[in-house]
Amino acid sequence: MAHEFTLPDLPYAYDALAPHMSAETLEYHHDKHHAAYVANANKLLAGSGLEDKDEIAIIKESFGSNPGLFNNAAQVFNHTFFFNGMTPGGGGSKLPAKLAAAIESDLGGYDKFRADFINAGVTQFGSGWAWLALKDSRLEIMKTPNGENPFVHGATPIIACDVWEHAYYIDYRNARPKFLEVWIDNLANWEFAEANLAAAS
Ligand code: MN3
Repeated sequence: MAHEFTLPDLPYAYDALAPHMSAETLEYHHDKHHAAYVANANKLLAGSGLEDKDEIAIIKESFGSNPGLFNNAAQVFNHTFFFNGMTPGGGGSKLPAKLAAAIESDLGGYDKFRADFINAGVTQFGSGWAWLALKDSRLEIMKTPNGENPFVHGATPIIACDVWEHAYYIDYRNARPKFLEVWIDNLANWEFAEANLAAAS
C-alpha cells in the first residue's frame, strides 16, 4: 500500500506554550509550514519509486538521490517530532531517570549538555536543526542543515529543536540563542525524549 504523509494535530492547544512560544508562531509553523511539507511530500512521492516504503525508509532512500522528496519527507517527520518534543511546563534540569543517566555518562551531565545543545543550534549556519540523538548506543548532540536528520547519519533522534527562522522569528526576531535557551528551559518534553531513548536502546 502506498505511503501517505499526514499532518497530525498539535498535541496541545495553540496557546498552550505561551508565553515561550506564541499561538501565532504555532499557527504559522503547523498550519502553513508543516502542512506545506506534507502536501509537497505526497506530490513528490508519486512516481518516485519509493511509494510502497515506510516514512523512515523514504527519508533514508531519497537522501542524496531525490533532494525534493527528501527535504519535504524529512521535514514532515522533523516537524511532527519537534511538536511532540514540546510540552507546557517542560524543560529544565529535572529529567526522567534513564535520560538523566545517559546524559551524565555520555555528555558530561546536564549543564554541559544544555550548553552544548544550545551551541549546536546557535552555530548551525542558516536553516536547520539541533538534535539529541543516539548513535552506536551513545547519546550525541548533532546539528543538521535544512531537512537533514539523524536517520541519514546512522543515528536515532531523541529530541530536536527547529532553528529555521520560521520557528522563532515572530516571538524572538533574530535572537536564536534566546529562543534555544527558552526552549530547553521551558518547552522540551523530556518524557518524550525518555520514551524515544527507551525505544532506541
Ligand atoms: Mn520548521
